[in-house]
Amino acid sequence: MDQRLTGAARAAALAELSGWSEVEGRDAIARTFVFRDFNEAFGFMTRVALEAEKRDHHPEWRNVYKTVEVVLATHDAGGVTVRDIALAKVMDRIAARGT
Ligand code: H2B
Repeated sequence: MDQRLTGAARAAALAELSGWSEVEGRDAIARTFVFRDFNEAFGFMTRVALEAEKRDHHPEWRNVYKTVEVVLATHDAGGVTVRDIALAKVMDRIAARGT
């Protein structure tokens, strides 16, 4: 199992992301994506879902119309791991490019 990111490795990993923040009171990271409409938001979720299933690593998320609130943590590890950083990057790419 992957280890929770701590210390310098964690700081370096989080520095590779933009738009993500640490969740208060919990070892997790979060980002809110806002799209043009529901169709784009749900398209994003569909693409991410396929990628998440492939990676066997799944987001916690909530959709309201064109907004998707995402929290990433590795439940098995009880915190943020490299798998969350990798999925965050995938989500950023899909949100930006649509693929
Ligand atoms: N997703 C996330 N975010 N954390 C996990 O620990 C996790 C997961 N574990 N997806 C996977 C599924 C595990 O439960 C299955 C059995 O492989």
